[in-house]
Amino acid sequence: MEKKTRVILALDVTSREDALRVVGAVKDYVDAIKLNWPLILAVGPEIIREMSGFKDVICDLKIADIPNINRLIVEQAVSRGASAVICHGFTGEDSVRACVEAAKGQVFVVTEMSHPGGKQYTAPVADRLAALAKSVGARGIVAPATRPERIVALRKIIDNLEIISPGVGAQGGKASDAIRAGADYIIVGRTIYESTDPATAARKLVDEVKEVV
Ligand code: BMP
Repeated sequence: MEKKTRVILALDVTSREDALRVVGAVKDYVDAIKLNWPLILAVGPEIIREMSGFKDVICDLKIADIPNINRLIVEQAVSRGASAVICHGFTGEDSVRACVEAAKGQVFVVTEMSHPGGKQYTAPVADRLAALAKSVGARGIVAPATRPERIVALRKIIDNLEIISPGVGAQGGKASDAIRAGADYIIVGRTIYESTDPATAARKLVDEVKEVV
């Protein structure tokens, strides 16, 4: 995955036409495309391969099952061109390890989630989830741009693992705050794909990030 703009596009649109329109407009401003269930369910899993022709694809299936099923899910995503996957950590070490093995390390583990409800159940165990990501050899963690102070704290636990950080824009977080706190990349969806001018919206984020790196 490139580390040029430090922006990951969360492509949560629900048609192939919208996906191609948005990616066509912003591909020079993003380092990777994150695909989640809405687009994959709407269009079909072959969208993973199609989008991987533009940029590295992170498959955000929030994988959260027993090790055997986790492995099967990751194999399906990787065989369609995913460069990395996102899994939950609360399923335990064996389940996360199954993802890491199947994705050859290219796994990001969700820690504290960015939305208000993320404080309820994920926040109290986020430090342990980050430590788990580190101990099983994951590539990195997902940590909230809505709470930059948590990025700072989680960074201390994972050392040099990568942090990808959602919650910028529509959820209230600021790109520059997240990067300054220690995120390697910001993840941005609605602020870009709901804009009437996605390219300008993405370029503004890139400029904001550049000012702090
Ligand atoms: P948006 O910028 O539109 O709020 O989208 C955020 C994206 O990041 C969504 O794809 C969502 O699934 C993801 N995400 C999140 O918002 N918070 C988390 O804690 C973890 C996520 O993966």
